[in-house]
Amino acid sequence: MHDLKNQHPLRYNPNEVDKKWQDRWSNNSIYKPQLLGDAPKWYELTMYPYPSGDLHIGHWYAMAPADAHARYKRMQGFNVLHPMGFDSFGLPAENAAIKRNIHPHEWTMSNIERMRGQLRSLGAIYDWDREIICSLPEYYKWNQWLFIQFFEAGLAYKANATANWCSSCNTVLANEQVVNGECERCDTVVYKRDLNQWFLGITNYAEELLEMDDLDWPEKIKTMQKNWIGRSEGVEVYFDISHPETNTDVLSTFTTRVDTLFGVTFVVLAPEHPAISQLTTALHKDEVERYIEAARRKTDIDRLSTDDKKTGVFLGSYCTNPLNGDSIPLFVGDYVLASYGTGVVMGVPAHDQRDFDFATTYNLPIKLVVSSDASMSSTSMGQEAWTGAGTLVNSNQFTGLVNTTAAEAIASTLESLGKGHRTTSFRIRDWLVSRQRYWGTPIPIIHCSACGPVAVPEDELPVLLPEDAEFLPTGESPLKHHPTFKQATCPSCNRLAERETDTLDTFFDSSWYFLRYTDPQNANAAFDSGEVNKWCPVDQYTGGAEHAVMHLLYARFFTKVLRDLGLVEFGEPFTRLFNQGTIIANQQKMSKSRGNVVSPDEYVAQYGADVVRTYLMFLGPWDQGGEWNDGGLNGVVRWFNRLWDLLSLDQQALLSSEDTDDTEFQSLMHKTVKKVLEDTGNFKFNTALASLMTLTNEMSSRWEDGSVKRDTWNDCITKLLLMLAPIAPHITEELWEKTGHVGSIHTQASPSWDSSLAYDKTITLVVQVNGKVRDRIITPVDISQPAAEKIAFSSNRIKQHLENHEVQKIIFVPGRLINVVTS
Ligand code: ANZ
Ligand code: ZN
Repeated sequence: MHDLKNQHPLRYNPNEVDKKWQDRWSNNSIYKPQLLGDAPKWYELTMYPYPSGDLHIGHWYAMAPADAHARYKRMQGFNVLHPMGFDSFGLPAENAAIKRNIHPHEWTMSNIERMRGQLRSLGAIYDWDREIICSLPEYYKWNQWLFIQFFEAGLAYKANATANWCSSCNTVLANEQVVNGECERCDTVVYKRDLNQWFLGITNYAEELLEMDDLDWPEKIKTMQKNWIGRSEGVEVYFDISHPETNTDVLSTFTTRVDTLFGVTFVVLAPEHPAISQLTTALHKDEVERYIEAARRKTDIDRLSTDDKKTGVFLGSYCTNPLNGDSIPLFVGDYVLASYGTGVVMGVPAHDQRDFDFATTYNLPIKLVVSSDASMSSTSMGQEAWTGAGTLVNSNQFTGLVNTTAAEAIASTLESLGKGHRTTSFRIRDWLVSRQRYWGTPIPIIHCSACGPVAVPEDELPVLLPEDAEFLPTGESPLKHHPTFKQATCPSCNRLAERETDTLDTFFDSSWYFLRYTDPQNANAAFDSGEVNKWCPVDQYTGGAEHAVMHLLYARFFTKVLRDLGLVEFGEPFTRLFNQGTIIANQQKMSKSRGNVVSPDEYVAQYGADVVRTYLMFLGPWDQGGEWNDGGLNGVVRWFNRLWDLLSLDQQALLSSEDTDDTEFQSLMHKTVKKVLEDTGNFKFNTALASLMTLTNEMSSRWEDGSVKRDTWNDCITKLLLMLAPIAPHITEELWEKTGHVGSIHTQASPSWDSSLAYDKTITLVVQVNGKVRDRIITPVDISQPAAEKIAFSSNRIKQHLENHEVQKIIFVPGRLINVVTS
């Protein structure tokens, strides 16, 4: 471990320097974003932290590079908004509070106090006047107001549904919060409960949410969202029900393979399907009920697993194939999900593997209807269904058609007979937003026995979260047991009514917080639309990839709804997205239980913010993460000291004359500027830093032998500091002052580079054909033979001389000529 008894080994006292500049920056408000003048705006946002207590190095890893990028944008002439706040509602506060017997509000606010201090030590450009704290009524009042806008637009509704229940968190979860059948937060296996819950109508936007072509986001995240939304084009086919006791006369199935309709030999209903009891005959009732009970205890993961045996139970009744009149047995089977399509599947064992397994288990016929060659037959099928393409067989008038053509023909026939319709199914479900916990936004609804759910009038907002609730998790909303919270009168008919006691999922808060930052103190509105439309959408968002189908999808949904409600003028929240990697320690992910969590504080106390910032940006490509290593800090310390020493040299002592030729050094300097600016702009801080270190080395040796002009030297110092300023804001500011510059370095523009010097030297390559000069081409000095050949052969003058000749050999003299010898 790291020896904290040593004094900081730096040339300067980092605590003094950090404090001096942080105070000055804040006193002079140099980072206040202002939409004045004609500088273009740049909204750079990093996902706001949960106030869990202590800022750990992972937070710094997310925030320092984002701050460097935002600073770089300022130096590029943008008007930058780079705010910070706290995602402060949610379960951890409640759980910690229960454990320590303090109120979640107190716990949260003292953590925020602490984290704010830690965040200040980072030296970022955050404007603390814009801070957001979601658990304060100033913020959640607008959650409630927005909820009401959704409610009035028909996009928030309460419904009975089978919901995911986490017995450890004692609350329902959204589908997005169930990962591999487990609670995303605590890994407890999730089971189903039928509950009356609040939903937001995200499925209304499913189609539009798939449009992501214009988003500059990692492909991986886009793919995850597409798969989560899960669009399938298919046909709903209605099977007639002959059973006399049912009220419905058709059973609708959803299929993506309507071409296989003549191969249906059974139909399976999901265990939750409402028609089951009507369709089950007395003889089969017991068995079916037992089966349904067992299915409820399984997770979706188990139910959909391809390894598991496909099970089911015969209902005793039949339906009819709408095209050929076949009588088809009905089953209940748990491989059919209630929440997808229509919750009923037409079983085609010859062409679907799950159906094949089901049919083999229950000895049901397997009927081949798509064949890829003449030797294929139902009896020749081994252990596998044929899922490929082919020509229809055994399919009446459709026999002989290629299966894709047949699918269209069958769909049209069904439509004209009124026995089906083309449709699109989506895997995504509406977002379940109510929670049976305390520490969240009270849902602003009053339930009236006469009027149903009624929105709390705007002038009664916020519905305050009572401080004196008993919030032990019981599986029921704590607010339900509060002595007075529930009491209300109906806003529309004045009858005695009951206030809703569920709270909102905290993902509701984060779905629009980026809008609030543009107008954080507005007491009369969620935000001023002028401000929002000036700053938004967020130009650059950065954060972890774990939010792919939760926060990032919900925020897109909110933005589209707010656009449709006329509250904002844009339809996407985040134009660009960058996912940073994870920082690990001792080759493992940091976690409290492993005891390998690195706290930045002691390092910052010893080395100052810049060493830690720079080290974090140097240890690997930001999107790939890297390993924290105490030793690595020393490398940065040594480099900083070298810089300090170099820049402290009295330039009068430089031993060089005005006729020294330092063009090569100038070229390196300009190349470095070009590269560092490009890399910083693309979040490639590690390679930017490597170039800066190379430049520093070259400066040292040039100083020693006097092979640099005084002007070049001064120019280089200025450029070097300007390039490093976004990454290490304190030391560069200090050295900027020490080297006699006026004003803050952070109000300067990025250094410029001269394009004629920023490239390697060039030569004129002579191109000969059979020893005669035919062309002269400008190329880099160090051009390779293959590259030279490629250039030579693409010259029209050369082509002309090579026509109808065969190349016999090529002579290449590096840096001078290439000679093509022909037959
Ligand atoms: C008959 C068929 C024949 C099917 C065949 C496939 C192949 P995607 O692509 O994911 O949309 N299905 C429909 N609803 C289902 C549910 N609620 N639970 C489980 N499976 C369901 O999948 C669509 C296919 O999945 C549908 O097409 C249906 O099986 C099944 F050779 O219908 B298919
Ligand atoms: Zn009423």
